[in-house]
Amino acid sequence: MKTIVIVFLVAVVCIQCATTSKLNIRKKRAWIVDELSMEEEQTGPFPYKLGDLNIEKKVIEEYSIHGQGIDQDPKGILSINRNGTVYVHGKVDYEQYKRLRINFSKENTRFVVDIDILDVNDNTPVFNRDVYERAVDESTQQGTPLVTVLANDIDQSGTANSEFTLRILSVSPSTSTTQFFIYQKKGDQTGTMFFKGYFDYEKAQTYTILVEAKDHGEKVQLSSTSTVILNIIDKPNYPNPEFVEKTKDAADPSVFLRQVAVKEKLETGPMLEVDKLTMCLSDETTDITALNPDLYSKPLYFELAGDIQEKWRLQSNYGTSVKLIKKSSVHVGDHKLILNISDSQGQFSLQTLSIYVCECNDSAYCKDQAAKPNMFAVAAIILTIPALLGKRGISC
Ligand SMILES: [Ca+2]
Ligand SMILES: [Ca+2]
Ligand SMILES: [Ca+2]
Ligand SMILES: [Ca+2]
Repeated sequence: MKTIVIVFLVAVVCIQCATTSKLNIRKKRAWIVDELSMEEEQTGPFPYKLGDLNIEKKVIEEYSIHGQGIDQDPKGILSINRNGTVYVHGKVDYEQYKRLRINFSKENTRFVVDIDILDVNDNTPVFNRDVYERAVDESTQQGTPLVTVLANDIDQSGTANSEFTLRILSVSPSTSTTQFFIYQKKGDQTGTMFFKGYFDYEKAQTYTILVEAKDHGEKVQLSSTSTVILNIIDKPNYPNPEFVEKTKDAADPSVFLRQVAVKEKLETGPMLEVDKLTMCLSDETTDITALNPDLYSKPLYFELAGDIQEKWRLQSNYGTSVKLIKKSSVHVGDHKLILNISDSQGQFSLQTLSIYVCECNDSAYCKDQAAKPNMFAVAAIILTIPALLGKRGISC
C-alpha cells in the first residue's frame, strides 16, 4: 500500500508539471490518499489513538500539515506524529462537522486525508411549536384533518437517528364520543390529526392532546412532546339525537383510518415539481416550482416551516415558482427544508425539499445527485386534470 502511495504522489507531482491550464484544474481538486473515521461526542479519556495513516514517514516529515482539527476549527482536536499515527485530543460534533480535512503540502504538491465523523443519536426530535391551538366547529365531520404538527431531528438525515414516530400520549378530557388519531407517512416529519366519532360541546368545550415525537435511535431513543389544544365552537341543534344514534354504528377504526388515508390522497394540495436539488456552495439562489392540482386556483403561497436556523429564506412568497436564498452559514452536505405551499382556495401541503450542497470540485458526484422530477406530483396532476375538467364541465 505504501508503495502505491509513493507512486501515486510521484504521479501527482508529474501531473503538476503539465500545462498551466491543467495545473489550474488540478489545483481545485483534492487528492484523497487516506480516510479514517471517528464517532462524534466521544468523551475520552484523551488523547486516544485513532489509527495509522498509509503515508511514508519521509513524506510526513517533509510535508507541512494543516487543516481542520489541527490549526483550523475545530482546532487542537487531532495530531499526527512522525510515524503517521493520528491521535484524538477532544470531542467533535457531527452536527457541526461532517468531515475533517487535513492538508499535506510541499511546494506545488498537495494531498489530503479525510477524517469522517460518524453520527450518534444525541439530538431529540423537536416540534416547531410548543402548543398548536385551533378552533374547531362542533359539526366538523369525522375524517376531517384537524391540525398538522411538524417536528425536526438534526441527527444524520435518512438514518434511524433522525427518523421519528409521532403518537398521541394523552387526551383530556377523555370522551367516549370522540377518538383522536395521528397519521404520519413513513419517514415524514409531519403528522396530521384526525378524529373518529363526533364533537359535543356539552361534553367538552376544549380538548388538550399531548403529542410525542420519538426517534428510532438504536442504543437510545430520544423524545419530546407538544400540546394540541382544540377549542370546540358550539353549533345550535348539533349533535341531534338521530345523528348520535347513527354514529353508534360507525365503522371500526381500521376502516376509518383507511378512509382517512384515501381522503388525504384525494385532497392533495400543491406539490413541488422537483423535491431533490443540488447547489454549489458558491451558488446563492435556486428556483423552486410547485404544481397545483387545482388549475383554477393561482397563485400559490410558499412559506418555509420548521427550524431553518436563519440559513435559508425565500426572496418572495407568491407565484408558481419562487427563489430560495442560501445564506453563507450553510455548509456542504444534505439539507432538508419543509415548505408549506398553499393555494388561494386554502388547500395546502407540507412538502420536504432535499438539497445537497456540494463544493462542485467534484462535478461528477453532483451530477449523480442531479434533480429528478417529483413523479408522484406529476402523476397527481395528470390524474387530477380530467377530474377537474369533469367537475367544472357540469357547472357550465
Ligand atoms: Ca452532536
Ligand atoms: Ca435523534
Ligand atoms: Ca448526532
Ligand atoms: Ca351544540
